[in-house]
Amino acid sequence: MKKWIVLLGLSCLTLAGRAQGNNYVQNYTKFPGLALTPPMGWNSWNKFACNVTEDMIRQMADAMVASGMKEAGYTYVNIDDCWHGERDSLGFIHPDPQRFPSGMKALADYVHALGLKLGIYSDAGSQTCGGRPGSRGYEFQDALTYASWGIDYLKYDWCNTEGLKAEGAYKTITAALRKAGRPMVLSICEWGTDVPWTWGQQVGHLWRTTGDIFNCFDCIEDHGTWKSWGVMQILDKQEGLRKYAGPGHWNDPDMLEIGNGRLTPAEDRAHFSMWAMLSAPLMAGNDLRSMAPETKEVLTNKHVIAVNQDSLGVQGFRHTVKDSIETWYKPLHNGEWAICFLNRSTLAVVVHHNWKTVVKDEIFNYELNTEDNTYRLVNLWTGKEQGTTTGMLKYVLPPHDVLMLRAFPPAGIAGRQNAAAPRVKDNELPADRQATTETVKLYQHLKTLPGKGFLVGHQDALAYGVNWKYVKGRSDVKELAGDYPALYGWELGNLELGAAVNLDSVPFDKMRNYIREGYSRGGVITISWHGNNPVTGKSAWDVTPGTVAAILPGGASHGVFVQQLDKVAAYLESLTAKEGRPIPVIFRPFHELTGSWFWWGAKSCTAAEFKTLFRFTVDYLRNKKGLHHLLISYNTGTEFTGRNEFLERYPGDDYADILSFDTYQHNDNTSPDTAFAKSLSAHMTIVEQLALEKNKIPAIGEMGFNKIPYDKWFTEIVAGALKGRRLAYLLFWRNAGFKPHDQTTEYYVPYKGHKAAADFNAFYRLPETLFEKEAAKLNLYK
Ligand code: BMA
Repeated sequence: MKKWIVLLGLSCLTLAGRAQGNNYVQNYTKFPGLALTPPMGWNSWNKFACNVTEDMIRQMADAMVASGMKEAGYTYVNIDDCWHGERDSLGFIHPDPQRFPSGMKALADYVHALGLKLGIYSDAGSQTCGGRPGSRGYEFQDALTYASWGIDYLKYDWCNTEGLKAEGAYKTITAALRKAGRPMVLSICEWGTDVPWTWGQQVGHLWRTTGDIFNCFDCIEDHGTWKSWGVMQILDKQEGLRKYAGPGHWNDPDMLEIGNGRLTPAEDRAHFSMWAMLSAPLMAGNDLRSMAPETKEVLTNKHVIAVNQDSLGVQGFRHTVKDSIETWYKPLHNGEWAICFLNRSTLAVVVHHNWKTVVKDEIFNYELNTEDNTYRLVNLWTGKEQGTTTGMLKYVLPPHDVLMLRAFPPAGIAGRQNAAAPRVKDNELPADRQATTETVKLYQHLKTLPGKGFLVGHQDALAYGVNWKYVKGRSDVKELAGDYPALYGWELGNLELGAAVNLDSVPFDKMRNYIREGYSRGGVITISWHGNNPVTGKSAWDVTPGTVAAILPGGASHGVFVQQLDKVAAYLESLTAKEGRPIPVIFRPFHELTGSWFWWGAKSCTAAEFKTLFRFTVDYLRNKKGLHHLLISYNTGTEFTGRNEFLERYPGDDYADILSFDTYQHNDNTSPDTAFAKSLSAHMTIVEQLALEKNKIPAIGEMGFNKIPYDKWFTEIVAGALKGRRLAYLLFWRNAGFKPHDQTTEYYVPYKGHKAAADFNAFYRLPETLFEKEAAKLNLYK
């Protein structure tokens, strides 16, 4: 709020407590933002088993480029088992000096110089499946070593793990990778025994669903104590698993056997098509240096790869089985579909398919209606048009072969997300279409509140109050009302500098615990950021013009700002509940943007610069950092007098879920201030109307009357002006109490014995005000 401009501008920042971070805090969740489509690459095992050398891996990387595989999308060059040498006396693992004489770092540099990425292999047990040193007990050391080598992908196997629990073991390696700090894809290779699809989503980027693949189309290879499986056997084992897969978390039916000499060209095609339909990782397992042209044609078929890599990330499903013909469907973006007919018999079969049908994806709620709509068809193996979805399809399908089609909807349906509405309609989703389930639920609940009631919040409620600090369970609101606020506001300022304590002296570690506490009781979290000026290094209240321009992409201080955002992202990401589930957060960066007291304020940057800054920030957190637990609040001051002024700096509907403003009564009136009530009402009218039109959530980001000189302020002024108004929440600002650094006193909720205490109690009892007990009953995350 603006009253503090001058005072805070003069006060200096306390950086004494700069954070090192707590070394004992572990993060058991995978690196975000990786494998948003199924990973593509090559792995040594299927063809070379234990015969891996650095020369061979280099040649394979070269061949990946020369053969056109890289261009087709293959990126990872993955060394499987048996690269290992010994651990040294300090426990550090080294590659086999004969096979990898130049060391792994040199190999990674070589692979990276080709624009590719390097993967490696280890095992959760004492030894790998090939009898080499496993990572059990060395997880953190190994992760550091891999990171120092420049590894990008870790396949982590499950041999020799007697007595270990899979989920715990994989969480340990994830935590180790996170601590080592280099983003790596984690491939969970647990063979499906401990149902990794039920716990793997947060822990790794893909998980094996079955035992190993065997190089045959339709057979089982019995090894005595274990079996390996043909392509069709693996396919059958995917039943029921599609609901667990999606961007960043894939079912892995194992690596490809295409080009390894046992499958016929038709079988290679079928294998590749089905892996594409399954959204499976595409890891070639053949010798890329000496590929037959037919093999290359299969592995680099761009139409089939596009089905696998489709941005929707929805795994396909088997719809019908008739006369040895299986019909598979996979919804794609833009309302398109992949359709694949698979002939499982050893004889040619004539496929008869009646297009007069409606196919439903019951799990992800897509619908392909070829009964009422005519789709254009392209044959993905010939690349040619294959008619439309009118009448009957008649096609002679050779044994073990596929007819794979892509269906394009007619104009009108194309461009929409799909022919049928997805289960959650677009207008019920927050701006981040990939938001976590709980974030979506919170958003939907907040959408239903306006007009019925509003959550009442308090900034820093659990950390301190007037005359107290850090007392477990205490809150000034609770002391008056017998109930906690329903909304908890927290502040990030100084986090971007690496400080351990925020600008209002709340340690970030404590804040994280308070956030967990409030969330676990059913409360809602909102976070502001009075970030220091990234250009001058002074406070948020340093309005040096040109700051925003300088931190935008291409600006001289962009790098500094990105580093600051990295710190903010890391902290937001660390806000997890039990089991690593992210706690949904209402994030309101660059608030009071219409005012002129912050470096992002209206006098310090143009509207275009502000919008770019806002969008860049949201995109960076959402897409680069993979944070999907944020609802975004666009939050002005009270400078606007109409809708155009409110929207002048609005970044767009894709960048905001909440439309809000901050408002304070700035005087010492001990009697009703009708001017304040009037302006509150006028601002509310504008914001609630816009929220209705834009399908957003209206709210008050901050509000207060410092020291509450008028003792009926809550019921008469606030509740009076907000009667019948449509807002989802309001947040009272902080009860700082006496602030020694500027010798002022600041609090916005009364404390016990204050003359407005009884009125606050009456405010609590109003039917429209929702505090935590009532919020908890609403189950805002379910
Ligand atoms: C202001 C005041 C300051 C505080 C800042 C950021 O309104 O409360 O004391 O530092 O917000 O929270």
